[in-house]
Amino acid sequence: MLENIKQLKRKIEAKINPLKQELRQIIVSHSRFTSHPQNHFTLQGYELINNFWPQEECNRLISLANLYLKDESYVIDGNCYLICRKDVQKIDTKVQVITNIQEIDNALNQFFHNGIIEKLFEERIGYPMKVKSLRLQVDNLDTKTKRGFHTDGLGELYKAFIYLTDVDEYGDGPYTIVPGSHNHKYRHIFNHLYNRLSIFLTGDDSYPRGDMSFFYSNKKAISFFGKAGTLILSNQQLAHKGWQQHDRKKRYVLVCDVVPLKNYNGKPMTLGLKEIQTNSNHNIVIQ
Ligand SMILES: O=C(O)CCC(=O)C(=O)O
Ligand SMILES: [Fe+2]
Repeated sequence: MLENIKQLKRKIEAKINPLKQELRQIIVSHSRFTSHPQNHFTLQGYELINNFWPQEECNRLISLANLYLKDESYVIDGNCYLICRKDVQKIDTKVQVITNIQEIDNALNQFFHNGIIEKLFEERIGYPMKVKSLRLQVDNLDTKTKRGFHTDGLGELYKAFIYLTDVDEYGDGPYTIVPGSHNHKYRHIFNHLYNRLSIFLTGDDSYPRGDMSFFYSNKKAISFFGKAGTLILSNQQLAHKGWQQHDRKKRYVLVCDVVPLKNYNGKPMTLGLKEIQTNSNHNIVIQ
């Protein structure tokens, strides 16, 4: 009897402890946000900079991506690999991403190391940052499987998006965010508890953990339109998504993953790599 109770206690603890850890992570990143200096980026969670790159560089990267695109995920060279998301998950199935593209292109390798993106974030946030990876992303038309509002994981993570194609209309799939929502601690906690409960009840561990199913809608959101070369700095704890009705033009975008230097482990990004190498389908959600 006593043994049974102890066993039950251990089982409950095994469920509760990771949850406590996750809630702690949410609370810690929110307290860091409130300690940031106050400026447009830290208050709103985003900033848009026009004409960051010339059209020629955008065109060059589109050609580079086209050179390596295939209908199946594969390792291109070293740490650089193509993920066709349809191979590893059930949402965003029309997205193809070349991860660690800086490893196969000299100009992008220089851009990865030259500190320009880090400086933009550091000036706003006030502490050292590091670009972890460059990803060349192709969003093919999709009106059926696009992920809704979500945050990327739980920690402090930023992205710089550089549009390589013009995003003029909703049909071009603009990046879409709810301004200021990175500071919504209690709304994040509520959604996180809901997601955890769903995982627990359905037993489906692939349930997207960062989903923000409650409190957020298009009404409160803004979508970013801009010509090729437009840069968007973004806090990934914003409720965000790519526009759902992406039905007009394929979108190419360079995504720079940026983390606080103190969290950087010096290792290249490997998101989804294990899954494509072991051919284990439909069990993850790549941010
Ligand atoms: O496709 C988009 O605009 C958003 C993609 C996204 O959610 C992300 O990069 O974290
Ligand atoms: Fe995301």
